[in-house]
Amino acid sequence: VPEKAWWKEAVVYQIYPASFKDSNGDGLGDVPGIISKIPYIKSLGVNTIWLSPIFASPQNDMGYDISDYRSIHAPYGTVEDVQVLIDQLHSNDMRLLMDLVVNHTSDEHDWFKESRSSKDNPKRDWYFWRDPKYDSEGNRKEPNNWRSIFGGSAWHFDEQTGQYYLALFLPSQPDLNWSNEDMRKASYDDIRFWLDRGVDGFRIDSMNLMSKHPDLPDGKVVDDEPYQSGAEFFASGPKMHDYIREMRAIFDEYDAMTVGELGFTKDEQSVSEYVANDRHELNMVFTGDIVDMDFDPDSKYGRDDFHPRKIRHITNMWQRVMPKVNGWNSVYLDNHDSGRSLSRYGSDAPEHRSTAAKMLATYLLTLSGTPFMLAGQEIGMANLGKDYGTEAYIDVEGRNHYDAVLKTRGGDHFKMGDVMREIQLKSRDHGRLPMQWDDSANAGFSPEGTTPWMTVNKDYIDWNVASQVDDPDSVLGYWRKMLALRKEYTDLFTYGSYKPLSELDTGEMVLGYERESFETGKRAVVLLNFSDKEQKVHVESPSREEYEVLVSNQENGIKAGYVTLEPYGAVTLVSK
Ligand code: ISL
Repeated sequence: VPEKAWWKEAVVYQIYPASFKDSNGDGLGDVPGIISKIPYIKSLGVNTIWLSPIFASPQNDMGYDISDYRSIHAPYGTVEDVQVLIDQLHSNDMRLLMDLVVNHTSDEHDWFKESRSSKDNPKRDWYFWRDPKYDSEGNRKEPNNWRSIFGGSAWHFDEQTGQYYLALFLPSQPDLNWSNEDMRKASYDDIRFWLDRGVDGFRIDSMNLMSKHPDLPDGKVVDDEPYQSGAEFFASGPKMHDYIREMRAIFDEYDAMTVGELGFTKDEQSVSEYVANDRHELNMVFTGDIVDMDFDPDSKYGRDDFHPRKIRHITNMWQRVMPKVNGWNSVYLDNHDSGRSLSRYGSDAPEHRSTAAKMLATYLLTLSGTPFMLAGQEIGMANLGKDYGTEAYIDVEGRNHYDAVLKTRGGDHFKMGDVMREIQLKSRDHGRLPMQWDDSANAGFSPEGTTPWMTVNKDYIDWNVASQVDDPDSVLGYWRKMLALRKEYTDLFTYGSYKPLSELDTGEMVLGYERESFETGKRAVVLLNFSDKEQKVHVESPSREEYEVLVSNQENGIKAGYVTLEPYGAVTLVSK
């Protein structure tokens, strides 16, 4: 039986600050805009906000490149504004998680400026500096073959001191060297700065990249490309758990919660080591597998079709692993780094959109773990449509990929068509579309007459908060109902046991599971149709006498002994 904790009962609403609410008409969302929407957020029934980075930054990676952890990017507001946000959330019984980006800084951070200034600067070792290598013809080469996650070499030559520095993301995001104790201490001071102001916890960005193999060895060569992943030497490295435990001591002083972003590390054993309760490390993680279900194993923009068997496998695995190791996990489908789950794992076709959005909401809110939703999910926001061309896509990851393919394939018509299809599904821009508040200009995100920082999806005319807020049958109405039920049945949905229903009973397009409360013995059966076809499911236990419908996105088809799920249908039954 899991021990209770506030962070297990949190339901988290992720806000991408640039895209939520522009209060001053500069085209960018801001902290006062968020404050103005607290009543709305609270009315949904969520109790925690995760804010993607709002700190001072040149914004080469939308704030994931921080130049000063203790001040706020001016267009977003000030430290005082953030204090108001924190205080107002607290007086509404809500909490705030900030994004802790400490695997790297911006190259405009003072630490990096000092570090790059000379080889003997005291902060030289706060980053990774290495001498060049030379090939047999005497040409200068990078210290190793690691590839940046955004493409190209992960090493960049600095003329002034004649050495390369490591940057696993953009060249302007140099990696911090966590093996340097002074660097760690400086970072902990920044963490305390925010905890002292009342922040309730952190989402830790690129968390498991913070410990690299000390020798920085060449990555395994898998093709004839000049650079190779190298992740086996920079993800979940040898000191990773020491660093986390050191940080955990600080978090404990404040009863702060942590959710670590885990790229690359996906296996049961390694993930468990971060979250097993007796290891005292992180409260929960984001395993990447759930957002990678339509990725090629080696590359995000490579194609692999989503199939419901994948979500069954991943869900069954983590739901069963966590109780086994006395650990906890997040439950999520969306974030700011990919396309909307509705468009990828459900359907945004007009005839299915509302049903599919409700089905995915049912998934998120009936599983054990802490649910994280991305702003806009509650109204069924979707990807940009296929009629948007390349100019609508501005994110550096997708653009780099597009340009790289264009370069190597010389604009081959079919190949470029493939790339565009992948961008239309998975570009990070989709997760960052301005929030659709109403059907006025700019979807009510920015005042009329301003140009929002990025494309407002033109479907806002039909899909917006105002048109759903008073309609209990809308996607928004369904989210509210589900959030209220999750709260009412905390013992069942948050803390209860999990048992998968056999694929033999449900068919391979349906994900089905049973939950049972340790406290009351009450049981729930959840059936989710991940296909656009009707599916007949035989479920032995829910006979009419024992079970009743708790919530569903369809009205008919629920009979003793079997349930006929409509396309993207979702049925949750509970024992009487
Ligand atoms: O590691 C990966 C693949 O397994 C990546 O998905 C990686 O986890 C991801 O790119 C990290 O993202 C985070 O850090 C980036 C930032 O651009 C993203 O927005 C952020 O979520 C660099 O800070």
